[in-house]
Amino acid sequence: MKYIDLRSDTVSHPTPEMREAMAYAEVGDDVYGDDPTVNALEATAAEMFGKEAALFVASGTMGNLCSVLAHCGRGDEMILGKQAHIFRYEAGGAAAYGGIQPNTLEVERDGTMSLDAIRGAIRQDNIHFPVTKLVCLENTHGGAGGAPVPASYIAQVADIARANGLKLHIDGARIFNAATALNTTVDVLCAEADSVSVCLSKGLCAPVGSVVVGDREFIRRAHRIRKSVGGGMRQAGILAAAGLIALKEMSKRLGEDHANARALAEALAAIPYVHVDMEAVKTNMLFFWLSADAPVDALTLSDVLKDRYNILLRPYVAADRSFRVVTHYWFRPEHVALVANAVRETLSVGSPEMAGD
Ligand code: TLP
Repeated sequence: MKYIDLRSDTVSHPTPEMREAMAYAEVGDDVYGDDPTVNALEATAAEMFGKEAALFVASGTMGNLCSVLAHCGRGDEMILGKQAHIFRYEAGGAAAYGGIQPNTLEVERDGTMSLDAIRGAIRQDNIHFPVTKLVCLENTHGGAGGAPVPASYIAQVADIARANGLKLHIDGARIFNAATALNTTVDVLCAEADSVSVCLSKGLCAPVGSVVVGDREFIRRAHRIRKSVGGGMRQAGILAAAGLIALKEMSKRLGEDHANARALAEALAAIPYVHVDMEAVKTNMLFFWLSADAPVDALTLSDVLKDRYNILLRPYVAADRSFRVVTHYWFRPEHVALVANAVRETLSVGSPEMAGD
């Protein structure tokens, strides 16, 4: 990679092993169910998650969309976090294509929503109210700095959901990061969920794709919805070949990304004008912000890092000078010092204009 790219783990390229596997993947027409590599990926995902079945989809957004549409009908309500990816960053797909009404709750710093708030959000049977059908969790929770949400909490939410006839969906875009951080496995972590959407193309490095897991009946419905949103792919085994390596191999090494995130957080925290939320660094994300008296603003810092140092860091909220940094396979331990030095130099000299360039 030309740049040290910390904008997201979505930027991670496929590994050489993935490219090799993709080149030689056995393929067929997956709309006919004929692609052996897609079938192998789905069987592997179902087994790893301890669920009956799985479905390969084009993206995390499509995985969440197929899931919520499979659980809810038009006018039904889902309970989810105000900071949840499904609510904030999926172009309102659940509302646009499913007529599903979101009932949003505040997400705590640990990625959870209060159990009382969830109980309180469930609608009583009354002709005035929409029908609550679903609770969505996110794990790790991107809106809470990549916080891993433990199985004990998920089980409590599942109890509430079950007692009220609701389903529980997990946006598990980074569920392997959560399992790694919590020192557990994804089948344990997701045991109580009715469905999980899992990204292969973030920290796991596959170029494209996610898998959704759940019981056979749920996957049958999600499969039809996938077709209706244009997600029936043909020789998708080319992509699934990388996905298999993602699940089997890349899921085991995420601890390295977490260690690199921590090391980078510590190095950045030692730089004048930089504040890091160390407490929140639990997986492969870290957030930092520049103090008001910093010699450059967030956009200038990001421009200088790109132009002078080949480092890509995008402001999270430019107005409050904050950045989200996400580590991944292609961010190596030796990059920690390079990035920290570049930030330090830029903040001590200021912008190129200020330095007289
Ligand atoms: N997240 C992206 C951006 O959309 C913000 C990122 O860079 O983090 N669930 C979660 C928790 C996600 O973080 C994302 C992507 C998705 C779902 C959607 O995945 P894709 O991008 O494959 O549709």
